[in-house]
Amino acid sequence: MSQIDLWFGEQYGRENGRYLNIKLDNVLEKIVSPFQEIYVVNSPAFGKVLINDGVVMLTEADEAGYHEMIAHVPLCSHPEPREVLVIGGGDGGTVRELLKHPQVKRVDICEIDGMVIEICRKHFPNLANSFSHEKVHIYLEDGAKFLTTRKGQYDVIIVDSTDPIGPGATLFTEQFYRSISSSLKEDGIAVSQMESIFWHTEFIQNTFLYLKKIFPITTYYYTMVPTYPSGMIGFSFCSKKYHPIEDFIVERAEEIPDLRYYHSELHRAAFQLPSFAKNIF
Ligand code: SPD
Repeated sequence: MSQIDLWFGEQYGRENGRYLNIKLDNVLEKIVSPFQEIYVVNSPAFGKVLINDGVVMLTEADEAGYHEMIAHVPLCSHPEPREVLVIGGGDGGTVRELLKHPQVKRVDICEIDGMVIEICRKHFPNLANSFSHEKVHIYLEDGAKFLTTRKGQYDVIIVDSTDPIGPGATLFTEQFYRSISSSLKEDGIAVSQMESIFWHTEFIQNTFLYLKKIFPITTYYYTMVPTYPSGMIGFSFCSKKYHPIEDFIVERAEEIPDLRYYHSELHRAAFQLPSFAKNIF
């Protein structure tokens, strides 16, 4: 009997001669939404994997490194993070982490693709059950349009997006970050998925050129995610007032329950970049 080995590798980056492969066991579900092709697959090394338009969104094995860092770093840098908005994040992992902070009174999530939420409720309840919490309000809308209706409303905005290709590209423009700034309160913080310093150096550099024009405090921190291209991913930290190290609320970080990745020393360490990347920002 012949055996077929199934392997998946992301196309994005392949033209530059780099290609991460993940062995797959079986496809649990495939749907084509009005926005993208969504797969949930089993992999022997990483458990269930969510893949949107050929890009790994998360795996059960290493999602904590991403979701804990995108949520807790801004939440532990703001003294009163009451109103929080997540743009993207339809799997629920970021919302799950935000709800660990009792200071948070309301989480709005603006996800363009309701089918991502549906498929994650079914296959990733550990993440997507967070959507059932009474503090959470779901808006199935385009993030850029949504922001135009929300001025000066949020303490923290988190952009938990896919890569800056296809429909995700609008979430990486100067105009979008100007809208983010308008939707934040006067001491607000915005954190966004900002690719890999190893593979997307020029893209990050160009993005920070305009981020610096919009926000008084801008910096970059990173986390380790073995199944993302280059094994790591970074975040832009943009703030109108609070600095992620100088205003870090250590006691709050030490009270967060059920952590697999984030802790107070790592909060500080995540901003320490390798020599080659220090001058990018
Ligand atoms: N290159 C992968 C970028 C994906 C980042 N967002 C993932 C969504 C997880 N909530």
